[in-house]
Formats: sequence, C-alpha cells, structure tokens
Amino acid sequence: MVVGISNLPAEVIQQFGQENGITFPLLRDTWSVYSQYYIPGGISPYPRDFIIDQNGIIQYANNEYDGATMELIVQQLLGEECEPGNVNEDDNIDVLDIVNIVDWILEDTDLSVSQLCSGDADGNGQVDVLDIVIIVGWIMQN
Ligand SMILES: [Ca+2]
Ligand SMILES: [Ca+2]
Repeated sequence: MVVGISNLPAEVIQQFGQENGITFPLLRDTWSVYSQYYIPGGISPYPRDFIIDQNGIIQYANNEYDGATMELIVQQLLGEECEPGNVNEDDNIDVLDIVNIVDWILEDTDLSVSQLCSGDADGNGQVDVLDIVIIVGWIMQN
C-alpha cells in the first residue's frame, strides 16, 4: 500500500494530488507523524521515502528519490522472483544470456530491476564479469 503524508494544509494537499494525478491516499499530518519520525540534526522527515515491510519494520528510508532501489526492495518484499542467469527470460540458461550480459557490461547499460535480478548471479548488487563466470559454470553443469 502506498500513502503520501504531508503537513501542508488540506487544500494544498488536495490540489497537489489533482494536479499530479495521484491515485494513492494523501494523508494530512497534524505534526504527530513529523514528531515521531523527527531526525536529529535539523533534518526534516519531508520529503522522505520510507518502505515499511509487512511486519512494520522500516526497510528503506531516503530523502532523495531512488526509484530503482525502491522497486527492487518492494519486489523482494513481495517475493517476486527472477530466474538467475536467464537474463533474456526464454526457456533456458545458455550462451545467449552470456551475450546479453557482455553487451550490458560493454555498453555500460543502466539495468532494469529484472535485468539486475537475473544477471547478478553472485548477488552482490552489480552485474560484471564474475557473474559471467558463475553463469558459464551453470551452463557447463547442464
Ligand atoms: Ca536464457
Ligand atoms: Ca554480481
């Protein structure tokens, strides 16, 4: 569930939602949220992105928008899976997947969440030649 929280006047929040076509609930904070999420050092909690998991634990907080990381965390929390090594999402892991990864590396491609998920064979958060070595190993075993 996505909610927006602001401490601006209700009319301003409503107008912002209409102007930006926001379909998720926009809540007005009467300073109670602000005071609970106050961060020492004069850093305002707004604007700030939080991802709170199913158990109420904060999994992500950032005062700069980082859509790719947020999407990855939400996918992980929702248990959406990819098939590691099968980066072109066909029926098997083979040399075509390696070719794709080599292209990404050579062209320094900004990877989508699903590309990163399937290409990052060692799970270190990036796709590089070490992942190719691992995936080649998987291909050799089959
Ligand atoms: Ca494949
Ligand atoms: Ca990797």
